[in-house]
Amino acid sequence: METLKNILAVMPTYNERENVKKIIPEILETDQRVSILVVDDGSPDGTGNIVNEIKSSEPRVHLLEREKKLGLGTAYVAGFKYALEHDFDAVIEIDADLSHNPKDIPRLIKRAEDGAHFVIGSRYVSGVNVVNWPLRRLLLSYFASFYARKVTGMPFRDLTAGFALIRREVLEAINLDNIRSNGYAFQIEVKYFAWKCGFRLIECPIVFTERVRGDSKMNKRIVIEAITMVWKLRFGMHSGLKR
Ligand SMILES: Nc1nc2c(ncn2[C@@H]2O[C@H](COP(=O)(O)OP(=O)(O)OP(=O)(O)O)[C@@H](O)[C@H]2O)c(=O)[nH]1
Ligand SMILES: [Mg+2]
Repeated sequence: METLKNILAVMPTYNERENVKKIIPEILETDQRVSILVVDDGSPDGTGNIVNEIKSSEPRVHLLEREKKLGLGTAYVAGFKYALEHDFDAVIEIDADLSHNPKDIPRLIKRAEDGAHFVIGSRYVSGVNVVNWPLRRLLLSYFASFYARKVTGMPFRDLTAGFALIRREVLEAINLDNIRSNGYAFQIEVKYFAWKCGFRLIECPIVFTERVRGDSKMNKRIVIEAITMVWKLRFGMHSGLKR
């Protein structure tokens, strides 16, 4: 499988001003081939202004500003389209809240170059690698993956993972305009379409740490969306495939 020459880390943000200052340099220093696209939804805390400042002295940082909070799923779709238009050979999905450690990026790249189309940064592939999550939250996440695995048949442990490396071929094969879900459901959906297309997905163990700064955007709607989405996927009521 081809080596990766230029990779775009797509990072959706909503009110992450303290976190972006810290995570952007950390991502850039992991590998020269990695650029960053921050997709900010008009964060009232001024996250966009901070990214603009960083961007002025760092050519590997890009910013897509949307007017209002339009959801995580559509932010990623916009980022994926940007990556295709600008000839990147892969994207990395990463949260801005430092739950995902940029130091794991070189391992994701290595696994892709060893022969994977889609590398899932997985919390549950070797035990449970989650730091500082309340038990309730951990159970919800663990159960969500179990449930999605049973309903969809995808043989992976962490189906709601939001840390991943996805090769360009996968993004080209998926009909990005058919992806509409927002929260965890988006993560399940993208993995499902990649898996259905016959791409090679693998899980690479990572440690997930609860955010220290800023507020969570998780809510009940996101959970309900995921519960119904997996059934739609299973019964083919929802197709994101081009072929
Ligand atoms: N652009 C954009 N980014 C979002 C939106 N919702 C969440 N995000 C970002 O997506 C990433 C993940 O969101 P989180 O709030 O951390 O969601 P979570 O990881 O499920 O929940 P916590 O870690 O408990 O906060 C963060 O970088 C958020 O800023 C949105 O509507 N638009
Ligand atoms: Mg988070």
